[in-house]
Amino acid sequence: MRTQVAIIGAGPAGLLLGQLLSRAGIDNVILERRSADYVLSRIRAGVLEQGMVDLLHEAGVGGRLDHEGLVHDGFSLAFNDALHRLDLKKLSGGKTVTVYGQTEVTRDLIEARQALGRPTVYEAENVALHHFDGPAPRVTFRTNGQEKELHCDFIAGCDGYHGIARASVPARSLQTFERVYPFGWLGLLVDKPPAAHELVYANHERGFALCSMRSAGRSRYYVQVPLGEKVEDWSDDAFFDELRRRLPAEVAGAVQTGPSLEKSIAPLRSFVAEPMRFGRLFLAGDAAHIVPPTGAKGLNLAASDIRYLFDAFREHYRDGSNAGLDGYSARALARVWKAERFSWWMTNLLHRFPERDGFDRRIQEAEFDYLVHSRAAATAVAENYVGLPY
Ligand code: RFL
Ligand code: PHB
Repeated sequence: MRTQVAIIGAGPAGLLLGQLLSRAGIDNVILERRSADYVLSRIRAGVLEQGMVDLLHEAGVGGRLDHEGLVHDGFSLAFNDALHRLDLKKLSGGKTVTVYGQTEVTRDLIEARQALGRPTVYEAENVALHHFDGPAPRVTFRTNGQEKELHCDFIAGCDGYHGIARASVPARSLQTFERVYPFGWLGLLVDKPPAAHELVYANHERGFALCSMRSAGRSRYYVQVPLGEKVEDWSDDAFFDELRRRLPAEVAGAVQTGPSLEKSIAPLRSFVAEPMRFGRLFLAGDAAHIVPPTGAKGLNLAASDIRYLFDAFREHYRDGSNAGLDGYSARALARVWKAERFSWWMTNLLHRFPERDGFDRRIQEAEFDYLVHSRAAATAVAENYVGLPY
């Protein structure tokens, strides 16, 4: 088998790159370890920046998003019983975010790829990358009990944090930066209308809580839990009781409970691997970096990486220039680090840290008070939340 770009991973990063390349006439094959159903069952992000919405349109998958996505002009921050709305649109000069589930983005991309008849190998086992430091890379894998070999010009490592692409790079060529937070998020999905029509991020003495949504009839809630907590130990009732305790009374009173459609715990981590290119291997999305979900940036960063990487491949194949490929890592990392900073800052503002004391709590309160009263401070948050320019 031979292709121009071998893409490892059929998450949002890999699927979006594949779709953009296919529409530009650049041949590509996607290799995915899991089944399509498994990929579609992962409940993750929900908030899209305008830059990502625009890119999905460019990829030809903006139709259902336009129809079903919820455009949000703002969100609220709660500190104990105080609730403060940030008017994103006013503060950012007219920008907004769109609430549309990652599962829906993935579904749209999978269907678009099927319609174009482009190949995706699901349940590909033992994917291994070879010779990407030279002119003729190849990828080997196993499918339906047969060993296969894919020759290509380039490899795009879009296989997430636990993938094989970053792990294939010799450790001496890689520099990594990491923060592990001493807590996780317990998330619950329920078919009930959301407690508020915009997102509410709450800092409470008992810990962080978030009210989010997927649609007018489906809510997504999160509470901060200590590391080591087990999802089996949380009944739906216990979850909703804890959620309501952490929200201002007016929001808590509006939470509608019901049986969970999904409940899971995600640990929080900040991580960056540098550089994002090794010879003919390019990393994109969670394969290269992780942010804690507090700033809603992970999926959006995957999209901005793909914007840069797609532009670089197009320049290579259409114009015969390698400038974009040579500049990809530096360009992507400049935006990645700003999102890392913002996500780390939001995480610090909103969570209870077990080892911290009254001083840190007062600093959080002062920061909140500053945001409430300073347009400059609120503007900085809004500018980052809606997404820095590509
Ligand atoms: P993914 O989605 O992890 O996809 C990688 C794919 O690669 C496959 N794979 C392999 N395939 C072949 N061979 C191998 N050896 C392979 N190893 C792995 C995997 O099966 C998978 O299909 O990475 P990608 O595409 O880079 O996308 C990144 C996003 O998924 C992630 O950043 C976001 O979900 C993060 N995130 C959020 N981001 C936002 O922008 N806004 C949000 O509101 C938001 N909320 C969240 C989140 C992540 C969460 N969790 C669970 C981590 C909320 C949560 C709870
Ligand atoms: C979500 O809806 O899953 C969500 C929203 C905002 C975040 C994180 C997750 O910051």
